[in-house]
Amino acid sequence: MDIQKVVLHIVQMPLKNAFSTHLGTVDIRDGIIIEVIDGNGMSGYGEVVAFTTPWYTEETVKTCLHMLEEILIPLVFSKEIKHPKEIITLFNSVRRNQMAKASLEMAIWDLFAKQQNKPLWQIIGGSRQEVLSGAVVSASSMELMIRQTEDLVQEGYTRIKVKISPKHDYGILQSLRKKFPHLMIMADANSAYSLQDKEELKKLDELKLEMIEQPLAVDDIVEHAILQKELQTPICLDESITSPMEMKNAIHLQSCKMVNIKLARVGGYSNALDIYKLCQQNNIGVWCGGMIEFGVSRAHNIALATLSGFSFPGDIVSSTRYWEEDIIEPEITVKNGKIKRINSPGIGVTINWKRMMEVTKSRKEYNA
Ligand code: OSB
Ligand code: MG
Repeated sequence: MDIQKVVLHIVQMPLKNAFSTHLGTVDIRDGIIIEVIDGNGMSGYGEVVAFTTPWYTEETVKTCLHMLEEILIPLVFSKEIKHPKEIITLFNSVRRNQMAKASLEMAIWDLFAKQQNKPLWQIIGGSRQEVLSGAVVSASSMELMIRQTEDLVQEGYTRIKVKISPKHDYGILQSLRKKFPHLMIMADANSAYSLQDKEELKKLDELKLEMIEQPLAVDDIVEHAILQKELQTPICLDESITSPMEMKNAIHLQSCKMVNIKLARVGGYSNALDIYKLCQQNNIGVWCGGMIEFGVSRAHNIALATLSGFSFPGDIVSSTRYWEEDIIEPEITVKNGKIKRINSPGIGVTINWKRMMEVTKSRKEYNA
């Protein structure tokens, strides 16, 4: 593939609206845009979607920067790469650090697709013309929450997701269900519960939620299985699934009926595609998760969600929902709850360099 140079663009951009879970609030988004450049000057792009603190997974922007510059970029330069599928083997000697690995691997997939002059969705075997989009509702009062949902339904969204915790669950969800009897509503707990909360979680069954995402701890693969046996509501694993092996464990134990696949959390495309295959073979529903990300990662998500099995709306929303101005052109737009796949080569979007300059804190360059 003739990878000659890697550039890390360290960026920071304020979110239009703060994003909150029971674990904390993100109002300024930090990240790294990875640019991989070949001998012809062609660029592929990836993105570090870790946060400044390790609330979602153990990685942070700084741990990713360390892994990239000290370990992963030198590994990529150490060997002639013919196909991005080889990257996962190349990274075998590095334990975990999935988000750091994913960011570089994604950039290499984008570059590879551009070198072939083909859209990335086609290279990975996608087929959907449009990907299905859902939105996260979060507001300080029930009234605002209902108004936000009304607006989203007006815009054509067919699925909403609400962040819950033991202090804020049944009441909110019941009010939404009353107001929107036919809307697809789901809840995401980001590990706010333990098995002792079983009875409270069982009470949610009557609200006919599409699923409850990651109710228990990241490593509670066994207790998720115990819980799923007692719940009618499907459990969807998020944080727990970071590799194909963990997916196999969840399948053996029947810990979930759904999985949200995030390229970053699972270490990139190779693992994401393997997890996807396992889910297809074992009747586990899949959809594309989100990371309140910049446009580069958002465009990668759209490529992934063109796979036929991504039949449930993902957390992929318009750029404008989070940003005053995104760093890509054209920006991502949702119409009638759907996003058209992008047919230009690679991820199909280009960098809006004017905007990129405004949000870049520093830039680091590495040569082969
Ligand atoms: O748990 O799914 C999650 C955002 C950041 C980190 C973790 C999660 C989320 C979301 C998706 O809920 C929000 C989005 O990107 O639209
Ligand atoms: Mg989640």
